[in-house]
Amino acid sequence: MNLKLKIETERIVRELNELAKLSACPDPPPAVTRVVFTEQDLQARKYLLSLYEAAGLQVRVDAVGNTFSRWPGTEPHLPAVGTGSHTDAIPFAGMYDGTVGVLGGLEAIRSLQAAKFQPKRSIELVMFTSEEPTRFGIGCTGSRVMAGGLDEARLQSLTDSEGDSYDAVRRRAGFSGSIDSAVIGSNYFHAWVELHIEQGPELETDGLPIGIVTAIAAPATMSVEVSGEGGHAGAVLMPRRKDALCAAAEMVVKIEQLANECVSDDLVATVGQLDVHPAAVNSIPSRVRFSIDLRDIDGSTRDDVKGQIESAIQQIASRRGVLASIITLNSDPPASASEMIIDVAKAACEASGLKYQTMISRAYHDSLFIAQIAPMGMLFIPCRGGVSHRPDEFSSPELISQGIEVLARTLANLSIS
Ligand code: HGY
Ligand code: MN
Ligand code: MN
Repeated sequence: MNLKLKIETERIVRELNELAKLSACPDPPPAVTRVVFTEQDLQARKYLLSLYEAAGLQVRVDAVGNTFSRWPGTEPHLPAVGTGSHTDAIPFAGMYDGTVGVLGGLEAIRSLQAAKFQPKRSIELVMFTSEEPTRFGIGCTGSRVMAGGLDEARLQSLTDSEGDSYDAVRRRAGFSGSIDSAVIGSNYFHAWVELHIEQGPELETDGLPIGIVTAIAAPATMSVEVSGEGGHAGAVLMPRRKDALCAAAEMVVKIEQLANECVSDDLVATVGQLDVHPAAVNSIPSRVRFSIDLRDIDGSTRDDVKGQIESAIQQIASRRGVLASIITLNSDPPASASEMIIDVAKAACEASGLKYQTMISRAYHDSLFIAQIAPMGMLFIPCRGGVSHRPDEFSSPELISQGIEVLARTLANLSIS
């Protein structure tokens, strides 16, 4: 199919910049903070709805805020071809993570409309309600619900730092309805393709504009609470202390050591959050909570290291006379991309005259869960220095447009199959 596509680069850059302004960051764009169900998230949803409606798409929003914008095909009863990503952003993030897949998916649809292409299968753009774990501790809540992986009871148990449950916050934000109604099952999408910045350095290092993802790494998240005795910083002599922070610090360094010693280069472990109580200069910490983010492209390797970390934490705790409790918030399998979609994406790159490489995704994405209910594919574009989850995250208008063109061709081909 010889499609003559024109990607409106200025429009997509303008829209990305408009979206970036909807942020809780005190710093101006491109630093972005946009946490699920906050004022900025709701403003972003409103802005995006205006764009979907301007493109003439049929819009629906589900019980947790996943937003579906559909371009009906000539055979609308057939399972659709899906694309999309997320627009929530961790604190002090950049403006391209996720947004390139939502606005890029919209631009891919608009470019096909402008080229007078007519899909047989409907093409549907999805904005997932939250991909980042910032507020409730686990990521991809929208796609997990769609894939049947999160039920009402679990959403009532997930709480934010104020102690508000996901379920209560979603309802306050205007998203109601049964969680069961948001489960879409495995006949909903014929195929799914997400466009995303790589969030790593490989494409830029190799001088390539497109990455075709073959697999997405398996994430696990744990929350650890260490309880000691606390006490007066002056009065309690060192031999009598049961210092929760010193115990936690030894655990954190041990986690890093176990990750470095692992034979798999793909194994990564991160302690990104650590809270100390009572956090007073002259009081021995009595309680520390910290997070562990653990991943590998191989689920069993990740689980081996997870077991090593859990026993190391308990050994350190008993030697130091403190208590440690470990809650596993999620421990997900990796996902493989569909060979059929990989082949269609390769053909789309060739039709666009763009070089590509196949690669794994070390970041997780909503596609990790959509892969449980549909054939999945992901397209990567380079980001400068491989930087992401930082305000200096950047991908050029040219690279974004090239990614959108390949996405448009891929979606078009899938929509006539
Ligand atoms: O953490 C991740 O891999 C994703 O960017 N939320
Ligand atoms: Mn992210
Ligand atoms: Mn992302």
